[in-house]
Amino acid sequence: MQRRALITGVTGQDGSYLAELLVAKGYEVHGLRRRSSTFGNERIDHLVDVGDTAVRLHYGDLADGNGLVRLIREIRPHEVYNLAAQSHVRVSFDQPTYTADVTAVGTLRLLEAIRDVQDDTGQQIRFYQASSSEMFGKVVETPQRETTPFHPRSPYGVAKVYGHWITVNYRESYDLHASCGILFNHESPRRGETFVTRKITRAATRIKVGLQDKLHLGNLDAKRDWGFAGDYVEAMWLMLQQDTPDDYVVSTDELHTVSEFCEKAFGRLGLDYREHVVVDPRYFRPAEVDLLLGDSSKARRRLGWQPQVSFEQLVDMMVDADLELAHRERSVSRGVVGRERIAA
Ligand code: NAP
Ligand code: F7E
Repeated sequence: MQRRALITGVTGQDGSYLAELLVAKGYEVHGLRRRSSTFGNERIDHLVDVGDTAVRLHYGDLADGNGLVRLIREIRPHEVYNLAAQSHVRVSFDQPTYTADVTAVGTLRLLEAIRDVQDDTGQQIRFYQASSSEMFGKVVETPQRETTPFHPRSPYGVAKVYGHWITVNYRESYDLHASCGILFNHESPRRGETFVTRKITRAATRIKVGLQDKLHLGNLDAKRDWGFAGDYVEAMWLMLQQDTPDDYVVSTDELHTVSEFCEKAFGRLGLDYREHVVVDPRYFRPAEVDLLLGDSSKARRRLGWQPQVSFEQLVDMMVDADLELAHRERSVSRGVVGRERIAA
């Protein structure tokens, strides 16, 4: 029997890689998308409107619980992947209430919809929650594992802690097959342009082709465990194929600083980042997460998962893709040197 999956956040970075993976595995894939005044489907254009293997898109919003119930009743998915969120940490300080509503309570709305439909139909619906290493925040041990206590440092991190615990609570209370992937930072050429890695690769390549001169960044000393998004969606799928639901850290178990990322990205283009990067307090956060380093041994042991793309390969992949984009951008319009893109 063909399996049906519903992905919330299908238009985002991870949603697009997961949709590709599930289509390749023969799933009937449905995606929840928000209505906006523009299409916003760029990351999944190649998967929609392409006949039988198309991803079917449905309008919906994690803020609208009734719509979620209706949609799940209509699709009757075997698996639901909750990837939708206000996912930007810096923005969550500016929009804390909205972040709580979507990222925290949105998870509860979706779980309630699943519980209702599962109770009515008797069909099991497996659930994946996109938990985050941001929940560890001001870390109490390094590396961080599934048992490490949470100390979130942003409204986003706090919202993710709620989403995590409400998922665990529904698993324990209602016997839902619900699993949380505690994913450390993962990037790709499809990463949103205001996250630091993509901001760096976009700027470095625009500088290389003469479209920009400076890159304004915040804390260059922050340390992160950066992996490739394409590897991480495989772990999400593996979690839902297990007989028993559980929570797993997914990470590369390697640490790098923001300045190291700059050095590698600019270096690939024959540039010295110190000549272009300006530290700008506008990009400091009210409370910072200094270091995140995962211990993914449980996922490696139980799921048989391991990352395929190294840090160096990830940087090169992102720089190469953005260099092509910068060349296209330059040929479309002669940009103004020194102009910077709006970034958070
Ligand atoms: P992303 O690129 O920012 O994508 C977020 C998705 O959520 C987009 O499709 C967005 O739609 C959608 N969305 C936002 N608000 C919504 C709402 N109210 N209702 C319905 N959909 C909404 O994020 P990502 O990097 O793919 O991450 C996927 C998930 O993993 C997120 O939950 C994120 O918090 C979590 N996470 C990410 C990382 C990471 O390093 N990437 C690490 C740990 C956890 P639009 O396209 O319309 O904006
Ligand atoms: O920042 C520093 C910044 O915004 C990484 C999300 O996917 O991963 C992501 O959250 C670090 C921070 O990611 C700039 O202060 C310096 O220390 O790329 P980021 P994040 O905050 O780690 C987690 C796991 C998630 O779950 C989130 O959804 O880089 N940094 N200068 C900067 N960051 C940004 N954005 N912009 C700067 O100019």
